[in-house]
Amino acid sequence: MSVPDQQRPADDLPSVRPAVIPAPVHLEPRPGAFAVRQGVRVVTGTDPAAVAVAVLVAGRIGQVCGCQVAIVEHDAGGPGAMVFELVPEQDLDLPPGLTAELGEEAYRLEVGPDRVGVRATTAAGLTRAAVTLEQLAAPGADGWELAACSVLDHPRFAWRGLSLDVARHFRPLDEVMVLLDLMADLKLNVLHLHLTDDQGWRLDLASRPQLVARSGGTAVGGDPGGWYSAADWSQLCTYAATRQIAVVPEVDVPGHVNAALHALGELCPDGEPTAEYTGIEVGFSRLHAALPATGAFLRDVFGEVATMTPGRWVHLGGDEVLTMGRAEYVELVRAAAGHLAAAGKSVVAWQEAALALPDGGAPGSTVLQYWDVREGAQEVLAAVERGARVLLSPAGRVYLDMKPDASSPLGLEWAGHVEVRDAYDWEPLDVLPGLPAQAVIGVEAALWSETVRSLDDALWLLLPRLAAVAEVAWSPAGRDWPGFAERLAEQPRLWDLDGLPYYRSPQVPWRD
Ligand code: TNX
Repeated sequence: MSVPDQQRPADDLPSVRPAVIPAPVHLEPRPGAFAVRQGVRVVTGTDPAAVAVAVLVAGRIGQVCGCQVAIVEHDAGGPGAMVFELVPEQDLDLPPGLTAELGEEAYRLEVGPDRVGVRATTAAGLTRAAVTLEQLAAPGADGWELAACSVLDHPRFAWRGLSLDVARHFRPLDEVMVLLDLMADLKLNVLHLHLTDDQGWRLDLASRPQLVARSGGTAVGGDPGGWYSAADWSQLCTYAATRQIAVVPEVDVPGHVNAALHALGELCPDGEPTAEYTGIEVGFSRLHAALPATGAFLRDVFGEVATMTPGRWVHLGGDEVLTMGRAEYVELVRAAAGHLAAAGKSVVAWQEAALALPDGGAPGSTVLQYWDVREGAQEVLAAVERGARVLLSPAGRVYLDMKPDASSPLGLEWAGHVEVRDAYDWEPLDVLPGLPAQAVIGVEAALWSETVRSLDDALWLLLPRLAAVAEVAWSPAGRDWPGFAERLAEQPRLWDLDGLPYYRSPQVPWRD
């Protein structure tokens, strides 16, 4: 939508307004704009949840628009008020049939020349609305303004994730926080951390201090490692929760375990720790069900990780175990899942675990992450019959560690090149034929880190493709590639402000 305006220099004028990503369910532009200037304030009421959101909103709008935004509990609502309200569900007038899970993140937003009104039933809804507001900001003739509009919005899928591999290359806490901010800006709500693999162990556990002591410092290619202490972990979960993002830790078993075997000789048949591994092959390492230490390891590790995790879900891995018979695989996966269930957690696992899971439990309490469309579809569909739900991560669409094109300096290529349009132009319900819509819990992008050696590397692979995946996960079915590309072209303003590097895909009509 272009807004001609004779009074402003043309290059000041954003030609696409509003450029909201992911696209809201319903957005109706209105005439005028809300000026963000001296006297602007967020009105929160006294609910601590709303106050917490207001603190983030005021800071962010203030940063984007370069202006102080005050926070007040109550206010007569004169010009310049941005009123955030928690309301009962019936006041939101949501579409009929919307599940409670999705309704929690729904919001209504009215931006007029004098007032911004935001309503939601939970702090999560207010948080999602805040991001929309931030994306409405654009420079106007007399300073920054928010394009006037009326929005009703809610997610399509409950689980909108990013899986981050901190095992092949470690990312310290402050860098993960940058990624959490980026996720929040795209209305993503699950950070899945792949904490253990052949090359490193990244979470300190009181029950097995040797894990990080011996395997925390290693990484692919001999690069520096690192790990999260219990205090780091708690801080990370809190930072995420403030942005309404759940953290799902993954301890990958029964394969991808060389870091554990290197730290704990008792997990190896000859009692000798394995050598450290800094290559990028997969599938060679394994636990041994027959060793007594294995059962104790699974019990202690999954018990402790469950206790440390505030959220509902813990991921047990289960992928690419190429050197183990089926019976032993099933035994080990079920043991890990049992410890999680006993600790009150629900299980997430890669699709390979479909032959072992779900193993009892309430319907819907096991999630299988579907990544490899080349095999395993029947096993996943059978697990769905037994009550599993499916998280869609088709590698050819959402593995953002794939190179965007052949000239890319970073990334792998085994699932092909994933350009922005590949990450955008696909329909989740078509990924696994025969999968019922209600069994799909959501969509998750993945950033494996074999080639990712810095935060900037990670961001360059994530942007802009993570925005594409976020729209697939949040916005209603039916893609509009030209419209999306236009809106995407507006985003570098925010990314530049935050100092985030991005891939300048030739598919996107960038502004400069
Ligand atoms: C496959 S996807 C893996 C990872 C690799 C990734 C590289 C999955 C469950 N396993 O171990 O890092 O490919 O793209």
